[in-house]
Amino acid sequence: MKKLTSLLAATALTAAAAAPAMAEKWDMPMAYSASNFHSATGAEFAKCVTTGTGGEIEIVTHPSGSLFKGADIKRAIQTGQAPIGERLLSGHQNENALFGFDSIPFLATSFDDSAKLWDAAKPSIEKLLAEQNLTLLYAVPWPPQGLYFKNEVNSVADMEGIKFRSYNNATSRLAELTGMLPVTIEAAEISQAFATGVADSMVSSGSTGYDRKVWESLNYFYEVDAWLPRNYVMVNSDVWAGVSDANKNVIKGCAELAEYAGNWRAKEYTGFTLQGLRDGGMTVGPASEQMTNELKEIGVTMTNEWLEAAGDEGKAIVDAFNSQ
Ligand code: PCA
Repeated sequence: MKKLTSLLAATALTAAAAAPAMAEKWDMPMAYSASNFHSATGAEFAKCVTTGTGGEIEIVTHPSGSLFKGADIKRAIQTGQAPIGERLLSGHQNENALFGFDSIPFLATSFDDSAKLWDAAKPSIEKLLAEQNLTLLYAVPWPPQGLYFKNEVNSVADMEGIKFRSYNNATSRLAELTGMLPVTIEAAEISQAFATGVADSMVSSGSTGYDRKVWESLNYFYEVDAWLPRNYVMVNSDVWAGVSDANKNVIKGCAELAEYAGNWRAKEYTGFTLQGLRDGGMTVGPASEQMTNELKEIGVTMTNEWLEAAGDEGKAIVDAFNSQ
């Protein structure tokens, strides 16, 4: 009997080794429009994995929140409803303040500083995600965040009572501190929100304004360069554990390439999209000195609030960033 069992086991092993690996299809939900550079980067990443694994893992991207809306993507992956996906990292700030490290006004305002801040924060973020059954694959920043308005604004006083579209806790808090009225809306839905007057302002990149053609409703973009938030691609850790070493190497290589290409695109896209806003008829330029100074003061308040909420680990991130 023992002999038979080991013979059977040996046969099963041989069969497993000889059988061609089962092809898997991974649906990849993404929140932003197909034309956005993050989605283009994700589509290339998907192609790279599909080709590199010889079709053993085929990744199919679903942009525009068509499979899961932005706010639902992380949960869908944690619970195995989707194996892989992309989300705005700071969208999880309501779960843990650490996730908001990249949305602290005026801490890291250039691509170079944003990369340094990411280096400082990455180990903490990877650990947090791992505790939630998620494995980080790559992350790419958005271009610098500026302020969009329907009417001209030259000071924080001018913002009083304006309806403001927010995309995470930090942007809602910015609205509160400037006397505006925050309403959280996914990027995929902002064109309609502006057209119907649900909101008349937001903080975002030139890229999102361009993608959503906001010049149809808004007239001013102030280049405040407040911060550069990040999107990241995560995979369910159980799914990841089941991937062969060879395919893991392919996926990691494709992720590295995607991160590089995404960073490059973000930089290229900054000037291109600001020109696109101008061509659409918007006034694009720096904020007045008064408005800039007032926003910087609010930035100090928000930095202190974040440091308090994020505790020692948050302080360690900011210290590591400042000492670079
Ligand atoms: N665009 C995204 C997040 C940051 C950005 O530039 C948005 O507005 O939702």
